Amino acid sequence: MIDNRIWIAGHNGMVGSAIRRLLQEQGQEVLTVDRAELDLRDQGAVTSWLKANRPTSIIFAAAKVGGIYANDQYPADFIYDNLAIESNIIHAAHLADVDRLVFLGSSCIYPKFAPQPIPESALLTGPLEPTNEWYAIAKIAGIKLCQAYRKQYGRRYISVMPCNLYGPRDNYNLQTSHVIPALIRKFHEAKLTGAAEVVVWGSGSPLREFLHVDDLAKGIVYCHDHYDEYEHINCGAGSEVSIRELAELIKDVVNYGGELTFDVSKPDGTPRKLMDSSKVTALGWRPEIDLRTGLVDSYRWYIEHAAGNVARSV
Ligand code: GFB
Repeated sequence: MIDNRIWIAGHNGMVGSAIRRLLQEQGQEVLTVDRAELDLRDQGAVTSWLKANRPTSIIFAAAKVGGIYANDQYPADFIYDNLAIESNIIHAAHLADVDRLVFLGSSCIYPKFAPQPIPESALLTGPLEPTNEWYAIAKIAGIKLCQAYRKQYGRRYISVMPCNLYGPRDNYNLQTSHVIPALIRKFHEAKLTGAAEVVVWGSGSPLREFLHVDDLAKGIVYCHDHYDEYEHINCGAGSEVSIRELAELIKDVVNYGGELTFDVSKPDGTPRKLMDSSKVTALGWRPEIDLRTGLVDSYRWYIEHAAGNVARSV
């Protein structure tokens, strides 16, 4: 249980909505504000809103996010929006005397060739993966903001680093999505049209660690309740698959009978980013949803909520 004055920044996103579902199941009231009412990039508006609403806690799930292509194509949006949102919320939280904040980062903060599994101490020990360095730099700045307000003002602000995520309310736009929603959509549409093949970007060899967003939501609430240290904390699934294995699995879940082809003109991104999550598991959190079960759940959500809309927008 957290408390009943908790603001979920980014409550309509995949992560924020999972946290909202979890807290509401626990009987918590949550504070939310829609994008139309509050632009998180507007410093004055964020400061006024936080001073007027004064939550006791903030879960910071608001961010400009996207897959490998969007990160590479829109570097200015990814660095500017995220830096603005982070500095506005974290500074305004301090001004409004909010003492507890959980900031969410990403495993792409770590160097491209970090030791595997990646411990928290690998931060800032080497160059980043170029396709997402803009987003990564902004997320590193978010960690540093939390640390700075803790160091200077004693604020109990912490940072949690998730691995690659998927689940209900994912983004199914093929230009901006991550790999799991992209492949669910591609296989589903290929099944409907009877297409002979589905094109998977890159070589298929990169390894990725995928966590269902409902597991992450529990991890975030767990860290809110049980973790209060300067260093950020990893929160991952603890296992990895290659993109080829992932594509085969999604093909099976969707029940598509055609072939896979690999478009090597598209970037692979970082070769591997398995995090060492032993710190959070020692605290008592661990994931419960295996990848196949989570993919079945995601495909069901896609059919019920997104497939029709997506088909109309093609
Ligand atoms: O999920 P994804 O875009 O994120 O791509 P990253 C993961 C891998 O899947 C890459 C391959 O090797 C892609 O080339 N892939 C294969 C595809 N087919 C597809 C497809 O149809 N769509 C997409 N999107 N990928 C992002 C970062 O990196 O991960 C962000 O850019 C963030 O900053 C996020 O950290 C979690 O893992 O490569």
